[in-house]
Amino acid sequence: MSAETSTPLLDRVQTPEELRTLKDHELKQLADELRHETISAVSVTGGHLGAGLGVVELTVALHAVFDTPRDKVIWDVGHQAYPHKILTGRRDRIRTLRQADGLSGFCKRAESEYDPFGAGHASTSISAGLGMAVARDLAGGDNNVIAVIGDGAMSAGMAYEAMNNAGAMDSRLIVILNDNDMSIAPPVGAMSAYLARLISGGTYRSVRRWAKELTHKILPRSWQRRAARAEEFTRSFWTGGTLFEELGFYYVGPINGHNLDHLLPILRNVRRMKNGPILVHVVTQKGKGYGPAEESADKFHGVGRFNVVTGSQEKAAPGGPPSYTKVFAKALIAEAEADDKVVAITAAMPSGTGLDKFADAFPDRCFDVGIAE
Ligand SMILES: Cc1ncc(C[n+]2csc(CCOP(=O)(O)OP(=O)(O)O)c2C)c(N)n1
Repeated sequence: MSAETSTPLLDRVQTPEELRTLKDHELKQLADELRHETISAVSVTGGHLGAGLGVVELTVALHAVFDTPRDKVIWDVGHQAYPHKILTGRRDRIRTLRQADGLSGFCKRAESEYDPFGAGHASTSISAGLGMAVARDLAGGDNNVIAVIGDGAMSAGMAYEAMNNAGAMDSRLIVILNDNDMSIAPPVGAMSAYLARLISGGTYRSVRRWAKELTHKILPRSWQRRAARAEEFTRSFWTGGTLFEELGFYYVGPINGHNLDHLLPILRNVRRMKNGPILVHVVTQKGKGYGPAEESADKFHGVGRFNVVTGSQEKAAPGGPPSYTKVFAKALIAEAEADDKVVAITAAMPSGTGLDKFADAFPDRCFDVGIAE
């Protein structure tokens, strides 16, 4: 990849309103330019890279289809929101990410009206979205609320507490499950295996088929009931009834999250649905479109400054002090050698915490619990 690329469409688009004037084929070019701009910005600031690259098309599609900021898009954690920041009036400050007085590395309400919720901790987006959906209904509003949550973040209890309530309340809430089969490290736990089964189990349906089903959902209620009986039969025939459906969600997917020809029509139909919670299962690749990040998703989850052409990250100056992570790992390993009751637990961050080294030394005493610490 070259370091310099021209971005004629992105230069024209300062806000989502302007983005919404573009034709669908232009959105593809916009996504390419947005990807380049994200890589270029993070190469000089450091920060989260892989997750943002994986949602470039999804970010474009969400702003193209939904009426942001009136419609609320909530990014779980917020580490994947750099492309969203670039498209929502913050491109001129994107190279101040994570610097003093610069842009936050996560979503932040004080920073933009396009950030309805700020987090940093994972698995909060569905709860936040449900709260906003309930508030909307009490106020008689009609805006959409969309929570975008990763498969890693789906491993935490809070996500299920929220789905449990959303399903029971039949609340109009859209959840996009961004499934890249990665947390920071490869995902752990039964949920991850379940999602893989949903994808591999021959459940991919054509976009046309989904569009037809979703059209049924926006029929008047009385027509819906008739259509639903026929649809239930086909749905469980194809999917066997997903966990999400059991929780009261209408499940759509899996969908290729890098293909705007798939994302746009499906999201347009989802936008028109006026009842019940819906979960759109989108399949993406972490680091998409940047070779080094595709090859080492773990290493490119969070990066220091790096050379765009080679992908090599800046190393600490030789002879400097060791990192806290190294000191911590070494000290903990020494404790564990002296005391066999010492075990280690990590929240899906084995390398970031140095516990990968601990796991090498004590494989049976190190637990990656996913984002369920
Ligand atoms: C409660 C909590 N535990 C751990 C983390 C550290 N963390 C930040 S992002 C991330 C991985 C999230 O994975 P996923 O939801 O699949 O999103 P992806 O990065 O793959 O897009 C983790 C573990 C966190 N932010 N919050």
